[in-house]
Amino acid sequence: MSDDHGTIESLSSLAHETPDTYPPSAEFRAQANQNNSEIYLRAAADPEGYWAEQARTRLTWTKPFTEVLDWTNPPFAKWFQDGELNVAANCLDRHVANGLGDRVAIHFEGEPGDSRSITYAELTYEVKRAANMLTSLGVTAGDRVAIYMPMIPETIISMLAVARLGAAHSVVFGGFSAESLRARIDDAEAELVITADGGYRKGRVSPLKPVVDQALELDDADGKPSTVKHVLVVQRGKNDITMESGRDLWWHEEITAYDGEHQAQGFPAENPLFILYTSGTTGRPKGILHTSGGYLTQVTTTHSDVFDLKPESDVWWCTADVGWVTGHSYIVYGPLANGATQVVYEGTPDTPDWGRWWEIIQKYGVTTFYTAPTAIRSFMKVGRQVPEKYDLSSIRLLGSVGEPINPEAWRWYHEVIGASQVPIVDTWWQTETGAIMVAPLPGLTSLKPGSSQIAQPGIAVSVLDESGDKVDRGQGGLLVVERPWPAMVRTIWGDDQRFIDTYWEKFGDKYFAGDGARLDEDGDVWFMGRVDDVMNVSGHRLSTTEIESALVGHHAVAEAAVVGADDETTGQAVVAFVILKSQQQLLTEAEAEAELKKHVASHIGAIARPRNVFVVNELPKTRSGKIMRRLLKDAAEGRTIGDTTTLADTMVMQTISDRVVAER
Ligand code: 6R9
Repeated sequence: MSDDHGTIESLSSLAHETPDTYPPSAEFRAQANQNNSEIYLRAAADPEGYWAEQARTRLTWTKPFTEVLDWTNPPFAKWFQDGELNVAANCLDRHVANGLGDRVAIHFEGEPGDSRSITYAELTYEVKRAANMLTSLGVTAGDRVAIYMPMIPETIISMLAVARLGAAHSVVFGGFSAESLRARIDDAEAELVITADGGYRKGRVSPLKPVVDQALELDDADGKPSTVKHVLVVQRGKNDITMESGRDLWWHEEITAYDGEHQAQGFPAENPLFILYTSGTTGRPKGILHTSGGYLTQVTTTHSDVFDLKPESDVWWCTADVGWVTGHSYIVYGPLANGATQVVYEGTPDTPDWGRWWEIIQKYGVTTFYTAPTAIRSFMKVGRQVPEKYDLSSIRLLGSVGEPINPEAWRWYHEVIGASQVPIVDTWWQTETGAIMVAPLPGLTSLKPGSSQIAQPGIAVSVLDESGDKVDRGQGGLLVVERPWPAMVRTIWGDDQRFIDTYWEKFGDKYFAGDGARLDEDGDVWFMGRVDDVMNVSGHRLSTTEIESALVGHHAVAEAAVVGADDETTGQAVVAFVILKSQQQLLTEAEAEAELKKHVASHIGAIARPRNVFVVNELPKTRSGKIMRRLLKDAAEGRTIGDTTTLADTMVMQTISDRVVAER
């Protein structure tokens, strides 16, 4: 059950320091893609006209649209709906046709040190062959294909091949468990899974195909077999796997039968492009549905304007995994539709040592770099002496995404990685928004460390109080998006009602993002974290409820409550409080803790592994039986426990906080 944490009162009272500001340098401004602030006014005066212009000038349509936005049936928006385009051809063929075939699309860097550079012509060829291969496996427009892969070029090739056919992909992050993968395959009724034998992580091969096997062996809720007919396996890790004959196929064996001829067909702008599952406030992940024309318009526009992209000279690097929305929008679709050259790195930042990322930047002359605060804080801990060993002078712009960036991390990033001079764009957006919504434009905005500042041209956001009124400057409240935007989520796959309930119930036709935010005296937006039961661990969304369900699914656990507690490195960390069943009291606390951490990791995925599991005798509950997670969060973060007067048993928190203190 949900509780009362994250109230507006607690947001309004949050103090924040008066920021120093960093105006764009004259040189940066002079060369910036957007350096005339008129754009904000022009777009605000006619948002639909603004987006139509972006769609027409940035994309290639096989059939031009005449209608921009259909909002006659809110909250179900349709953008450019009578237009047709092929998303993959926008990312590939048109660049080749424009004479850019020899430009490098991807500099791939494998974790063990193997590397290859793939030009737009080569990538186009590979995607066409893959599209032919998928066609012969029965994939057609409207189908769903699950992709469970490491960060290798074939992952991007697979996504684009699926898109080329007008089918939708559902990329499942390679760190998710068999159970999570299976739930996503079932929900989307995917008939094909594309995977790899394994990928490299932290210096060893992390197996993937065995997880797919396990997922397909699980019975689903009503005991039915999965919808999967084929599993296509890319060879990467060379780890031992078993291939089920008739079902499993090696990519490298199959692909040889197909050539590089494939005529891309146009599909309607509202044709589904992908489903991406994200944690919600209840246990079941939500399948966020994105479609083609509007999504591609906004990712292309924002990738160009927020990151000031110069496709002919920039080397872009977004360190996200393609299993997250950041990878979809700012590794695959935005950069490729813009004809950018980018780095794709397979592994972790600390393999073989903490110099790896900086070495890659030096090697490829990365100019524009996009990462998450959690990574920056890890590097801060290791120390500036590591990046200082490398030549980072190619960098001209830095970006941040995934969670609020604390001013201290911002300044370190600016000083150590950005030589105290390059702009940092802090970009706020969500799986649901599809593309960047609130962020500075680096040629126009005077930057404030810790704030995402200002809505993108053509986007209108507000901060509202609980009753739906706009808050004054200097106040906090809930962030909403005022009008439909091109890359917005179209629905939750298979569950229109949940889509309505989750985002549109609270403020009518305004989109409720689930984030707290504060307006400063200049009207700039400061994000304050989630106001619901969603945690943000290393920039990844996790649901408290989902982890609680996993915990109570363990035979030893009677009750569980999970909170996201502040963590120096990961932003938030999962902290669990459990009551063991009475016959399990023989288990030592250390045993229970180790066992339950493992249990959560194997049920949901390693990212959900709790940092702490506290065995307690009672949980703090209101008289109506709601668990007061806010109080548990106070204890987990070492604060004085807040107001306990609504608790049924006011002593229980004392016992719990003593227990937490003993552990520290
Ligand atoms: C792109 C992405 C979305 C949630 C979002 C918010 C948090 C993301 C942020 C940020 C403050 C930023 N978030 N970027 N908070 N400043 N620059 O991360 O999507 O995984 O769906 O997470 O992440 O809380 O609601 P997603």
